[in-house]
Amino acid sequence: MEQPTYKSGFISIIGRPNVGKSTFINQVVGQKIAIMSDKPQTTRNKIQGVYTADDAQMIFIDTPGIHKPKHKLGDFMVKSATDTLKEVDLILFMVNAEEKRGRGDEYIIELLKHVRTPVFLVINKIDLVHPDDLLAFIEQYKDLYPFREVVPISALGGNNVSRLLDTIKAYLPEGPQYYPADQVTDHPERFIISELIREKALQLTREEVPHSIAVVIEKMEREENKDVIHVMATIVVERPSQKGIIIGRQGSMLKEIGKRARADIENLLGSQVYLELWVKVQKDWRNKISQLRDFGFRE
Ligand code: GDP
Ligand code: MG
Ligand code: K
Repeated sequence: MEQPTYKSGFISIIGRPNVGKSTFINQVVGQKIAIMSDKPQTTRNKIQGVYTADDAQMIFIDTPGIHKPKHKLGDFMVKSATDTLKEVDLILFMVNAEEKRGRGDEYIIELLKHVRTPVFLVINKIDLVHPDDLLAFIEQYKDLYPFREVVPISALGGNNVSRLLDTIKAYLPEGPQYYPADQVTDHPERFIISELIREKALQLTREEVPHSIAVVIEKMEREENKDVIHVMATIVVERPSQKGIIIGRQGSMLKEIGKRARADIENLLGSQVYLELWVKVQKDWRNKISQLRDFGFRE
């Protein structure tokens, strides 16, 4: 008998906050996802979960920069988001069956119109609505975009989730098992976060601090039992005078940098963030290649 083909692919899950994206990933991966790893960052997208079966592997990724249309996003983030959507094999656009279509949904649909990747409309939280209301709900969306599939689920209860996985599999190309079966998540947006912090520091200090400052993400982990991500970062400068400027009078500058960076990081991660910032003087760090690697710079 012929060997069945192995299928694999990358799947972006997008949708407004609280529609149930994380719940869905947890349901699929079958365990609470712990943010992990001190691996160097090589891609800009966070792997939220990897589902490995005998005949398929699905890598679910987050799409930074797509959560909050009200927030003014940099070109970098919008471009990054659309680039990602072009590169993945499938997009799951998740909506909440209980909520009317909103500006956030329309913003996402606009982005979707710029990509050719197949898109499913995943209607989550069907446990909260009467089945008769589902058709009217779908009506709001069906003329806006040619969704390949419309799949109602309850991510929390697991209702219809296995059917969704089967449907996803049908759309995936033949491909390798990219990740070991026991790997469920990765955390590659450290680089973007360090850049966001660096950007705020430079904006607020204008000419006083050179562009050569670096930001090292020391730690990034989800606080136990909370939907808060703890980010600890160090701003590395070359001279004590620069350290003074970054910290500011009674810490006021550092506080402002933190406040602005945190808003962007929360937007990026779609989660609450507790940001802890430190400042360190380190002479000539630019000349030390090994340190550059530590700082997350890539060749
Ligand atoms: P995210 O912001 O899109 O990642 O949304 P979350 O996964 O954090 O879910 C937001 C809230 O919706 C949480 O309180 C979940 O428990 C709840 N939720 C998610 N999926 C379902 C579902 O299928 N049914 C119900 N009743 N609640 C759900
Ligand atoms: Mg979430
Ligand atoms: K979210």
